[in-house]
Amino acid sequence: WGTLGHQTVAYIATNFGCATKTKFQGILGDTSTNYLASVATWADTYRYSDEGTWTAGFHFIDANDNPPSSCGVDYSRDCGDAGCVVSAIKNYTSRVQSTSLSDADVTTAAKFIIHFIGDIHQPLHDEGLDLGGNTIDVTFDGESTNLHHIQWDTNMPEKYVGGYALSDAKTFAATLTTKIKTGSYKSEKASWLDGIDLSDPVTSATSWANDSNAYVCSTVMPDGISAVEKTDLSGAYYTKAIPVVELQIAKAGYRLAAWLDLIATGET
Ligand code: DCM
Ligand code: DCM
Ligand code: DCM
Ligand code: ZN
Ligand code: ZN
Repeated sequence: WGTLGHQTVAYIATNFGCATKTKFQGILGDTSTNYLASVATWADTYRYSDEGTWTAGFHFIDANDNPPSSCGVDYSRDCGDAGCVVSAIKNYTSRVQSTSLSDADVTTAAKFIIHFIGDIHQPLHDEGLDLGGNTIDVTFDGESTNLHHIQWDTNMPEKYVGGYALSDAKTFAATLTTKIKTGSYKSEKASWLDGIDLSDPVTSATSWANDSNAYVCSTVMPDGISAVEKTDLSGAYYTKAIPVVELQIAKAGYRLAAWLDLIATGET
């Protein structure tokens, strides 16, 4: 996701976290209501800095599946020795709970978790084909772009919301929070936490990755690459994709709140 997606995920988590607030306001040294949103894009800034290039592979997992006929993430097949978003969630979940690391390292770990639980919910961050869609050229409202980087990360959410300021994220998060509490997601939200287990981050995060990756077959490229390549996706494609963008951002925020709460209460 771009700025808007990550900050919206963070604000949704802020609206649901219980034990999270005191614990993570302390770790992050910020008692404002923006304590999660303010750090939600730090991991992207870091990975593009010279000292942070080693973390670039932690933002995704390249499923070696075969969309659109067959989708699926397999941790042992797909993560790789250098690590992926699933192993990163495991590593930083362990580090944020450490009593021996420095305060600075615990803070860094928290910032990574807040970002990576967002990224794992973007379907193309759980897909290996064409580098997660980065080499599939498309246009959007006439602008040249690619299926991954702008299309799913930023263009579609920004067109829907109408901007990407912090205030846009806060408003979008309020809308999605209402959908989760009393609206169309109310009856399904409990199922979003099925199997969540702080003592088994790989199983928990792989199930989120699989959930997200399934949309590669159903929504991102249901008729294969040739049906999207070199076409403009701001019309019917966008209309079909937006409910999935909303759903995945809502799930990411709700699961982030649950994960941080488990960390805050030390429950395994
Ligand atoms: N950004 C975004 N969507 C855009 C343009 C920029 O999410 N359409 C993000 C990328 C950077 C930040 O906003 O993190 C500032 O972008 P820039 O200074 O490149 O405009
Ligand atoms: N870091 C981390 N996990 C690691 C290694 C480093 O969270 N396995 C964090 C600690 C530092 C930051 O990344 O705050 C940069 O690390 P370094 O200075 O070791 O490159
Ligand atoms: N990305 C991905 N899968 C890959 C490579 C990259 O999901 N195999 C993501 C990470 C960024 C975007 O695509 O969100 C662009 O990555 P980069 O800037 O590293 O090209
Ligand atoms: Zn991306
Ligand atoms: Zn990222």
